Amino acid sequence: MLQLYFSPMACSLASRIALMEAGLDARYHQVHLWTKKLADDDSDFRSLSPKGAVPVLVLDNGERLTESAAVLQYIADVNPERGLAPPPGNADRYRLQEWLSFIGTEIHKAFLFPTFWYKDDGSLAKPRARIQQTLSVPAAHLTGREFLVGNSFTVADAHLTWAMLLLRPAGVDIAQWPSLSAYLERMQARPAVREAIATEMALRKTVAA
Ligand SMILES: N[C@@H](CCC(=O)N[C@@H](CS)C(=O)NCC(=O)O)C(=O)O
Repeated sequence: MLQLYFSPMACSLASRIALMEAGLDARYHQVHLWTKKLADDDSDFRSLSPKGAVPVLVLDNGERLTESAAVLQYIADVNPERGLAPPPGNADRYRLQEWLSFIGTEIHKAFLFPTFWYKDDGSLAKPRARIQQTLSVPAAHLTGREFLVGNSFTVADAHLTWAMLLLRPAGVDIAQWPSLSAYLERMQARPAVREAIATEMALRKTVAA
């Protein structure tokens, strides 16, 4: 059985959503990101994954996979019938990777990560200004479209849903982009997404990006 190392409402939420949308059973292990300890037994998370970051997906052969873009595509490919990623070689697979990369770098690392992890001594002013321009890209793309890639839910939507959820606590009101607020509402109406969020909100003590 697949195993996911996660922290409540961190970017690993996208992997939980993907597992649930894929209809895959998994074992979930909570990580305390500040102390790098596992909730299971207080052991050192870094000895499992030197990056010290979630998500980590442990595969059936015991290998460990990190990086949301890789983990999400792996989950999608375990159960291809669910259509959570276009098949390898399909032109839309590159569109999927394009979005996963944009969300992971331009939204997550350029904005959400510093906002939640660094003390705001004024140095966050530039990322704060830049995120407005960054978010206008998915806002324009999603005008008149239901999903990021093709005509159905993919793991790119799982990733963007997570990022959208954290924008409000990060001080960004997505109501200024009606296509993004409508998108988030649509995504949150999906049973798997709703259940994944409810599970993690119940576990959450701190929000970490
Ligand atoms: N590039 C990684 C970033 C993962 C990441 O930054 N995860 C955060 C939670 S959202 C984390 O575990 N941070 C703890 C740390 O960096 O010490 C990915 O896309 O998966």
